[in-house]
Amino acid sequence: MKTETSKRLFDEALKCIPGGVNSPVRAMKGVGMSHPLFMSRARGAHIWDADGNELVDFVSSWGPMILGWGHPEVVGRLRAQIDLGTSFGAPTELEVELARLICDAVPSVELVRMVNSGTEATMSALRVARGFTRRDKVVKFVGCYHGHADPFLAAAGSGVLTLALPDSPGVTRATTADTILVEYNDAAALGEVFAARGAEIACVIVEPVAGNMGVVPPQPGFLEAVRRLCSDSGALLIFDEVITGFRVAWGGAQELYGVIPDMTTLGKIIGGGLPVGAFGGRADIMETVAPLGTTYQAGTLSGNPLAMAAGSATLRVLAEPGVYERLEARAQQVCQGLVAAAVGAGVPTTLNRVGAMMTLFFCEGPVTGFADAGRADTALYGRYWRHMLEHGVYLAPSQFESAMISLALTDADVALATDAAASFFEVL
Ligand code: HOZ
Repeated sequence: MKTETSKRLFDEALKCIPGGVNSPVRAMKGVGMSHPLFMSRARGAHIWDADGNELVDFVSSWGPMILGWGHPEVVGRLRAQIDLGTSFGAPTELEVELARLICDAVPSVELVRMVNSGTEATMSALRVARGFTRRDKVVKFVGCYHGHADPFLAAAGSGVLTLALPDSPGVTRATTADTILVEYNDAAALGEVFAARGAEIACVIVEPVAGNMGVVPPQPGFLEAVRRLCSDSGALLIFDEVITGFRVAWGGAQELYGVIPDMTTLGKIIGGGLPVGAFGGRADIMETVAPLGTTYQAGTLSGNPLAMAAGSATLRVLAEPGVYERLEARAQQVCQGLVAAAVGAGVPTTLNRVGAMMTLFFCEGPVTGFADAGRADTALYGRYWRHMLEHGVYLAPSQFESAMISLALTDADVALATDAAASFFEVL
């Protein structure tokens, strides 16, 4: 596969962008690439790189493109909005439309505030939780990733894990002193933390399905135990559904598992491919946000009309009858293809999937947390990734991210990916 143009663009990028990329995992170092692929266009479930290579896409821009690219409803609303104006810094009907859709869909959300990224959503939710409870401590789980705000950059997943980075310079000890770490899926350990310091804990933040150490589902009873411990001590429970929101079910993981948090953070799908984030929750909590309350939060581009238009259009398509059934069937089909190939070859693999997000770990299962994910053979994943790419399949360039299934995938796309995987495992 020719990638000269990507290589040339990367050399140019290195002269003006740190590491040549605007987000670390895009460097593709985690899969042994000397340079990333630069993308130029996409349609449906296919993406073309700058050298013209056509790839079947299982990244979906890390989650937002659940409908695939160029969906007529989304494109139509965006085109119309460009003519009307791209930013007003004032309220619009569009943001009310998206807020209403979210409040109707996500069980915990009575009021919601729009922001511009998942990072902004989680850092704002944390401030609100601290303001509401008048407590300082936040509990986060090892290997969960909640964006790159300082208090969450402790034992984080995603790019931090992919590149095996230490806790980031620039994050002061004082900032993370209020962050308590607990192993994911370890309700007993969380119980001990609450027994020792429950009165100091403002909130527990959790990815209800972890998606940034590869996909790691909650063990039966884990989310329920977290809910109970929070309720008993007066701490707020925040579900970070930036990835899982509108992906694992219409109402997110909270609907799927029937565990309702106090607050929820969202992003990705709710922007339909434009920059967006949101945090919301119980009305009595969200009413503490300025201007109703005194907890400050603001943003010039918050509720940006383009993102609101693309997000509303995307959610309206997802709300159509049968959509999540189709998504589930497609995800099952992808799983079967990939797993059958690996199992036939006797390669130790574990496939974790919840709805339209999945990770194939190259290790014996079960993978229930950070330590298990760390056992995966990342060098083998790198070989697999490069083989799939050579055969026209674009997977997440890291063992510790999630494949994102989109509604635009066709039977032919899945057959191509299945054949590509089979040819990899055959020659192993
Ligand atoms: N943190 C994102 C995946 N979980 C990666 C975002 C990006 O590099 O674009």
